[in-house]
Amino acid sequence: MLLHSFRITPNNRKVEAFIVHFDLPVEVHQVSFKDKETQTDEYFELNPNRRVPVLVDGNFKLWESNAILTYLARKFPETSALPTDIQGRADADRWLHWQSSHLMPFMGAVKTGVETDLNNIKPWFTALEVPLKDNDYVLGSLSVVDFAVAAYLMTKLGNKLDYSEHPGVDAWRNRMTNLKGFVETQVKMPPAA
Ligand SMILES: N[C@@H](CCC(=O)N[C@@H](CS)C(=O)NCC(=O)O)C(=O)O
Repeated sequence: MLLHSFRITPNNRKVEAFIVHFDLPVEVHQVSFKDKETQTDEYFELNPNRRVPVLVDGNFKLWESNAILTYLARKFPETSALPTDIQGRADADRWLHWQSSHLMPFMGAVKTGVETDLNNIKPWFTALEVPLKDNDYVLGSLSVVDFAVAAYLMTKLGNKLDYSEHPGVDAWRNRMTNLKGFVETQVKMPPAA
């Protein structure tokens, strides 16, 4: 299996962290935007959206980072990273959709300047605090959801947010930051010249 990735961004790092954390047999290729690698005809065949990440498993090409996470969790059930019962699976899906339809748009709006008040993250943190106030991980045990959500809170912007009113989220974020998969996928920025 081969993952086309660009580690510096959370949608890519979440998948790389998952692969590294569980030592999965997936090769990782970092795409070069400088060389316009995603603009080639070959890349269009991998992902017609011309985005990363993309997982290639034989003839099967899969894009969308959360779909990749759940695919890997099912391909490697020894990870125990995705509930198999119908309600547990719905719980996982709920948080994966929450990440892509609420958390990610908030972060994107801050980046583009549409959102200027970082305190507006707090209602989302209040929701995330509900499972985390009594549990070490969002679904109770370590799952794809933790990788999908935590990757966003470890970005430059994620580091600037105020976690003081949400101690469960704060403790979980620290727990995730120290997880092998995230420790080993930290991108070291070159020192400013
Ligand atoms: N919803 C997609 C988002 C994919 C996406 O937007 N990837 C970005 C990096 S995080 C990308 O490839 N950007 C390059 C571009 O827009 O040309 C996912 O979760 O995989």
